[in-house]
Amino acid sequence: MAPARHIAPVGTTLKRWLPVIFVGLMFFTGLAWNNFPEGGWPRCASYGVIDNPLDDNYMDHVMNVQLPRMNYAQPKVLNPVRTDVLTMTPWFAPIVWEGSFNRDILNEQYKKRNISIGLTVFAVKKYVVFLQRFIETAEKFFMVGQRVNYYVFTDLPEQVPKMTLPDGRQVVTIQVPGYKRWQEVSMRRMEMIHDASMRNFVYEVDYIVAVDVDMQFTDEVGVEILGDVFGTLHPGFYETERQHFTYERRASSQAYIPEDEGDFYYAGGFFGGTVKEVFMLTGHCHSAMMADRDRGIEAIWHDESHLNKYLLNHKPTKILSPEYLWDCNTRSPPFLLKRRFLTVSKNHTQIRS
Ligand code: UD2
Repeated sequence: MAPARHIAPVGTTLKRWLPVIFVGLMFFTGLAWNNFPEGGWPRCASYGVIDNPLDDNYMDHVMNVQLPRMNYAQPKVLNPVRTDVLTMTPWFAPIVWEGSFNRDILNEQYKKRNISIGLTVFAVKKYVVFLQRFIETAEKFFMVGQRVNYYVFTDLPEQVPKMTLPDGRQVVTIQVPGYKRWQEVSMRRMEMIHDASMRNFVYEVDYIVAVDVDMQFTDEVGVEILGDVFGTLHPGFYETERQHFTYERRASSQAYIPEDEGDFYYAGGFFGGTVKEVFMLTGHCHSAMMADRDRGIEAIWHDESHLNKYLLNHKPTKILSPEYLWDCNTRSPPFLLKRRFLTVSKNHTQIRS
């Protein structure tokens, strides 16, 4: 027979648990009090006892990014500003065209963020001749009012033009080898930008914009281009069907893209993003080029083929329209309201020899 269970009278149990109940009550009323400022309503964020997941100075941040009162045309939901061109990709990355953004709003936003931008440009061997015009026109049109470091990669540092630039803008010369083949010079840019991102850029700038040197700025290129990672629509392929893009079509290359894939054809001469994203992009492209080299293959359009493969698999967060890279020998179609960055005519054989 099971022994009879001793059931203590209610009064005895209560007496035994009284100290525990008391301490518990003290604890919870303390907690509650902390959550009720001046005995009022509970706050969303709790203070003191429970860790505040938000930054205590969040109100300062709110004030810091608050825009001043501004006067501008109201955006109209049923009246898109551009109906002649695609302004958004299927993955919700904006495509930047004249009219699709308000530079004043963007400038105000970025002014609060106090950013700095690194513009990388390679001027190796004979390509140093393009530097003067490149920097002069950039001073007129590129990120006016922002802090800019021109990172000039060259094998001829003594031939980098000496220019007096305003406060916050400077030329930083980085000495690099002068590879023999022009294709090698072009491709090695990925490796060198990758290395410099780790060594210098990450400590010095927020964004990297990587461009060709045989170019000139002919209209404003400002903060509207900035984003985590961006590419630029090549001026020769904006109307082309994907199977006719000049992607690398040999399956043995790391840059291979089959004919039924591809969003856009991006130009090798204008890409960028945050230092971190550019570090990853350039590192990935360089490794892919080295893997190709080990298998004795070089992609049809060199670094540009690898950039296209990368941006297919890692969708850019912003895309620049061909306004940002136009060929000086091509007539402007009606949808091209601006030509901001233009190729400079060059004699390919002469300059690459
Ligand atoms: C296209 C791309 C370029 C690259 C190349 C790959 C554009 C506007 N250009 O340019 O970015 O992807 O195809 O084939 O989309 N360079 C030197 N010294 C040299 C050779 C090259 O400094 O001896 C540098 C220079 O910055 C030049 C860049 O490499 O702008 C690319 O070379 P390119 O302009 O001769 O190549 P291109 O016009 O075929």
